[in-house]
Amino acid sequence: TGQATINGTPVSFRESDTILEAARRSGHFIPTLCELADIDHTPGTCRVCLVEITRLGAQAPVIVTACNTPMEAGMTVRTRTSQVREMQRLQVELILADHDQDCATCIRHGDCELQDVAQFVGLRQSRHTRPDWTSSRPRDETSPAMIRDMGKCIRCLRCVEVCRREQGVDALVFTGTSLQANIGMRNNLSQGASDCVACGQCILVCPTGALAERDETETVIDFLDDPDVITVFQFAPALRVGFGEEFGLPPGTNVEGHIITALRTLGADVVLDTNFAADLVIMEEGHELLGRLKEGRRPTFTSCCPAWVNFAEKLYPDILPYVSSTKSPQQCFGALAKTYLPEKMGLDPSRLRVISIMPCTAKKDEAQRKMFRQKGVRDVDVVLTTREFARLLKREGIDLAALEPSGFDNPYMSEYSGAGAIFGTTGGVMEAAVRTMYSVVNGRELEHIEVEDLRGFESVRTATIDLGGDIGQVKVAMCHGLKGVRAMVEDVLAGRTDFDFIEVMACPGGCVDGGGHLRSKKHYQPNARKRRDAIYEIDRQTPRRQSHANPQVQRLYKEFLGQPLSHLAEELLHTHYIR
Ligand code: HC1
Ligand code: SF4
Repeated sequence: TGQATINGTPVSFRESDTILEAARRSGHFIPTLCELADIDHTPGTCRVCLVEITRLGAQAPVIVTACNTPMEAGMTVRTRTSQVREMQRLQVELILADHDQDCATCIRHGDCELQDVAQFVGLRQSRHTRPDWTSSRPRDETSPAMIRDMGKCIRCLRCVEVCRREQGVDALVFTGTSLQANIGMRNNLSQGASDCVACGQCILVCPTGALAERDETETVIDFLDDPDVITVFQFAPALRVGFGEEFGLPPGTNVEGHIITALRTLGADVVLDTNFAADLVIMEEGHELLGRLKEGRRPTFTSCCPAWVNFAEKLYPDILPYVSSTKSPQQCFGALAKTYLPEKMGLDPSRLRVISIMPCTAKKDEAQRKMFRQKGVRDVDVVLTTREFARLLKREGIDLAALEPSGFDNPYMSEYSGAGAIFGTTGGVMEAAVRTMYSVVNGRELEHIEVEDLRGFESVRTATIDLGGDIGQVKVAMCHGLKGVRAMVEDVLAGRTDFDFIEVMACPGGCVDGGGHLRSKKHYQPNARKRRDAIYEIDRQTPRRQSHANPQVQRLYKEFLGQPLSHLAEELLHTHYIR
């Protein structure tokens, strides 16, 4: 530790502190743009965090960037001299000169860190705009899930860092110099052709509108407006614990009832729950897994995360035979919504449109896959991310927080168990599967239903679970964040592991921190724990906590599917990933 002064106030600092860190800790604000402390990212490229320092014994002050200049004993730091303010303004003006300033139409309108910084530094006019510069950086619209609009990119490198360090995909690279500087996909590929798996984690850290989901709210409004269309909505397990934040509610507030009311207010015809389909997936995947264990085939990887499936297909196709054939809850839901639901409700299936709301960008990509169509018609017609759903409500003048919560009223595809609810967090699918597999093997319920060994935030967790009966002990692993997943896949392919069942979620934390969920300015996944705790609380509050105890799932098997892995179940709820 050492002593210095910031704006005339004595401060003590730690040996490793930069000026920015010491200033933050002592309550002195310095505007920043590229820096992101949560991922330890200080590339110093935006040069907005300028401060004036005078080192001990120095004759004259100098101007430096606070994010990457270390504190020194006896240093005098001043953050708001007229020269500092003038230089910060000039710096932001230069960034804006090289930025597409069509802010009113920008997807990030109102949630843009560049706009904030322009305000922080007191910029009142922008003297230079060079559309010819920004138009030399084109939009890449080749991904089915995302758009990269490079005219809005400020080269903060946060996306490169997240894709490389958090996800280990390393699809993004810095290219060119000076006016040609840009962020591109590796090997000069388009995003669609690149190694990008559409996880959307880079969108969560992008400070501007350069990275975003492919916006499909207009399609949903068309469906809602069309009197011939019957809209069927489903929403993801994690949506309800992360969505209230956008409307000023504390992180982790369960807004399930608000979402139901909001959808009805929008004019939705049928409001259902992906959690129901999560229970169904446990029935199918659990039985599939038990069959594979009896045959001695191991390991089996879960398949509900579409960015993981993309990752396997693009980077490790040899692992595909180990991926479960059970479709994801989103797709199982879609397949039943176009068959079982119309049969039960007496609806014309050709008039149905299934709309999902997911905290995920890759779900858009998943829903477009050819294997998830029946006679060429998509099982899920459109997927909105959490962010698009927020925009949709705002476009319709709906304040979620002011709504009276309501409940589901559909007797076919809305009820769920606690096991279905916990899908939304890392370890949840495994815990749900264990609850049901134990019951199938032993004919009685697991004594301690909350399997603590499976919970946690480490990127790879392992456990041994005794399933009893003719199965006995199974070795399981849970991986989240593709960096850990990559290591796991390489270990499996090299024969270095003996796991039976491996849960994979591409996004660190699982769906509660999905790449389509709400983002936070200046932070990466700040509400992960609160959202996750809320998911486990839903499990505790739900009267039935095992997927097989869900009465609507029981009814589905009795009246439609027969039993798990029946011919019809195979046809509607299973698929094959081909190398
Ligand atoms: Fe997920 Fe899933 S849990 S993938 O994380 O298996 O998006 O929430 O909907 O399909 O159920 C996401 C969440 C979601 C599916 C389920
Ligand atoms: Fe990388 Fe995921 Fe962004 Fe694709 S979506 S560039 S894989 S972080």
